[in-house]
Amino acid sequence: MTLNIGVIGCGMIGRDHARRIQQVLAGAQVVALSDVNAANAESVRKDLAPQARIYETGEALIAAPEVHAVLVTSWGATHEPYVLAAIAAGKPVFCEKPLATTAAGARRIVDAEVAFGRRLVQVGFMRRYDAGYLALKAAVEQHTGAPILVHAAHRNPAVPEAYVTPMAIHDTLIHEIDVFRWLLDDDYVSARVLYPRNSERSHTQLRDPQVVVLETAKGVLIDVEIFVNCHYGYDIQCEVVGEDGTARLPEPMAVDMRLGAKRQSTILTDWKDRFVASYDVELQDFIAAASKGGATGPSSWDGYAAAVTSDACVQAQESEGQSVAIELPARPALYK
Ligand code: NAI
Ligand code: ISE
Repeated sequence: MTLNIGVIGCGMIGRDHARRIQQVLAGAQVVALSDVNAANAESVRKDLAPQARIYETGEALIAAPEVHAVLVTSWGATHEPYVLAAIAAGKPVFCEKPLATTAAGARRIVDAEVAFGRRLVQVGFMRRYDAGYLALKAAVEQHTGAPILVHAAHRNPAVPEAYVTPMAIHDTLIHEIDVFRWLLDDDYVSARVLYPRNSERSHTQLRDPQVVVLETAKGVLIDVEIFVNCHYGYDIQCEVVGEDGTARLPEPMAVDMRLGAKRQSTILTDWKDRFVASYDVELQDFIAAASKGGATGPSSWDGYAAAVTSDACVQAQESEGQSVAIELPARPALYK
């Protein structure tokens, strides 16, 4: 059976996911597209999915009988109503991060899915599918002994002018928030944010870089540097310090060159290249589960836990250096 997918939001990542469904992955095709900017949907249809029908609204796309499953790749603030509509229609839905821009919105999705009685939602936390993070998790579980500390960095070369301080949390840190819960099999209990002087490449509405310190229920302390104007490249670093040793996230493969009395290798500059393989694996996983009418991988509960943590981190940003408590209610049986 070929899974018929409808894509809502045909910008950068919507286009890229449509490309992988049409050209890279097996078992699915894009049959429907929708975007508030109709030109974006038309451009994806023309370049990648000539068979797709364009719908004026995301709601109409979700209701369309030929659509078996939905991809939500519109702006973050618009995810919640589309995911809720897909659940109401009983259709599997892959939602890019964030699941919702507030914890209350993510909770409404959890409650709707629990009421439906079966998992339908996969959240686009693709790092869980990255070969490097999977190898790091295996090393932590088998070799380093119980984790005590994590040192991490999330560096982007530059961001658009519209990117402001809280986005460092809900647009950028949200990947670390999810991947460290998964890596350590743990939950967060508190967050603090510290700022050095502002980078000269930043502006008055963006404190950059910043350091987020998260503490987990098992007592692990995690420091994450977020530096979105680092200039030199897109660089994701992570080192876990355990009782018996340390384990570090592998660098992306790069040729080691010796030229002009220097050793050098290329550093990537675009997040699309850094995680290209994991986007492929996460969507193939979605296609496999959605073809059976369900969902797998990062769940609504994971999206909710990330939203609760992001809300606390934004509060911590505003209370410069003070610790903010993070509390999750009991996990519903659907996600155990
Ligand atoms: P974008 O701005 O390039 O594309 C978003 C598209 O959604 C635009 O074409 C816009 O017109 C459309 N849109 C906005 N509101 C809509 C609505 N209500 N209904 C239908 N279409 C609507 O943004 P980008 O970078 O593609 O990001 C989209 C989402 O994907 C965001 O939530 C972002 O956080 C996430 N993302 C995830 C990444 C990852 O690494 N997993 C990487 C980049 C983005
Ligand atoms: C972007 O939206 C992403 O999701 C990228 O993975 C992340 O590295 C970047 O900081 C975000 O702006």
